[in-house]
Amino acid sequence: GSAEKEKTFAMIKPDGLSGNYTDEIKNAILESGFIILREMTVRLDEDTAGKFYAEHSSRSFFPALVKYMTSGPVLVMVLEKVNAVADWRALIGPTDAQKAKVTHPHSIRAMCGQDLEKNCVHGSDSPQSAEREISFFFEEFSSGAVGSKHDELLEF
Ligand code: DGI
Repeated sequence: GSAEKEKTFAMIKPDGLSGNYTDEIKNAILESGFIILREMTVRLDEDTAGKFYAEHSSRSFFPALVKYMTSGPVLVMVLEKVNAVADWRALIGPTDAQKAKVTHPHSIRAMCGQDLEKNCVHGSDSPQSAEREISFFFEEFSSGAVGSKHDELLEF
C-alpha cells in the first residue's frame, strides 16, 4: 500500500564532496525523514560511470558526463522512507542547478549545484531505476540477476 516504506538511491557527486557539502546534504536528508540504510565512498572509473549512465551513452554530453563523474570520489547511499523515490527527487530539485536556484531555491541542487552538468547530487527517477541503481552499488541488495559493480569499485 501507499504507506509502505520504499528505498531510493542517492549519490553526492564529485563537486558535492570536494565542495564539502556532505554534512549539509545529510542533514537535509535526515530532516526530511529519510533513514540512511547504507553509505559508501567510492571512486568511479570510466567503465563504471559509463555503465551507470548507460541510458545517456548516445547523447552528445556523455563524454563530459563521464569525465565529471570520474573526476573525484562520490558518496553513494541507500535511503528509505515512505514515498522515498519521489520525495528525494523533490528534495534535490531540477536537473539544471542554475534553474533550480531560481525555481527551487530551497532544493539541494540550488544549494550546491553549479549548472546542468555539475549538479551535485543524483536521485533515482523511478522505483525501477532505484532497484537497478541500489543493486549496481550494493551487492547485498542485488538479486544476482543483474551483476553488481561492487567488486570493481575502489572503495575508500
Ligand atoms: O535524473 P537527472 O540527473 O536529474 O537528469 P538526467 O537523467 O536527465 O541526466 C543525468 C545527468 O546527465 C544529469 O544529472 C547531468 C547530465 N546531463 C543531463 N542533461 C545534460 C547533462 N549534461 C550536460 N552537459 N548537458 C545536458 O543537456
